[in-house]
Amino acid sequence: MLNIILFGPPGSGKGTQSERLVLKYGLKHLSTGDILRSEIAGQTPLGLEAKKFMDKGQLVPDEVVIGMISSALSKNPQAKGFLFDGYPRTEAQAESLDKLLKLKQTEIGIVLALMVSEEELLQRLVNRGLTSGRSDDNNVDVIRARIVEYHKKTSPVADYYRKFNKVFNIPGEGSVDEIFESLCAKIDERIQ
Ligand code: B4P
Repeated sequence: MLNIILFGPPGSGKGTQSERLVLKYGLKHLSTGDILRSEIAGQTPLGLEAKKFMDKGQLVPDEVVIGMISSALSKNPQAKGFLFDGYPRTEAQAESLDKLLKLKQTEIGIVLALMVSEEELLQRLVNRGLTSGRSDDNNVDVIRARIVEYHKKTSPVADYYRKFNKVFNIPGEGSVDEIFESLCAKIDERIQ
């Protein structure tokens, strides 16, 4: 089974590259951001609770997202592998993901970390906010809060996987095609 984590700060291109990677490698795409937004659109109790955090640029509590991923994994027993996009975002999420995958007798094969400067992140998210309708993209203070939250809680997740030699930094600036090629080259090297 091929299990990939696409890692990086908000606006680093995770969602953009994930769409292409799942097609090329036949993986099941699991984006906690997408799942949360669909819960918000459906006005479910989980979505309404999550929205309070997302609108402030904060991470949604671990117990909520861990439960979501656990149920997504059990709903896809036939998957050839998973692409985790925006998950895990805390060390507690990473440890729980490792346990869930172990139960399926598999593990994370590679963590690809997209490297993008802070000015570029801000610019991309402000631009996306002009058309996305996402409440967390249309306010610069909320975008900055997401980046702060990333440095505080999410970047330690890369250190967690570095202990297992699974992390590869990939330049995340340039054209979408160029970045996709760099990601594929690293995956292909790893799965040979
Ligand atoms: P996400 O949905 O994961 O959103 P994101 O971090 O903004 O990244 P996204 O994947 O959407 O953007 P991308 O970089 O592709 O999370 C949203 C919120 O949900 C979080 O803030 C948090 O509150 C909550 N959440 C989600 N998962 C959670 C978890 N596990 N635990 C707790 N809370 C969680 O794209 C950004 C823009 O850049 C796009 O407009 C794109 O077109 C553009 N772009 C991409 N590549 C480019 C390139 N090469 N050049 C120029 N522009 C590019």
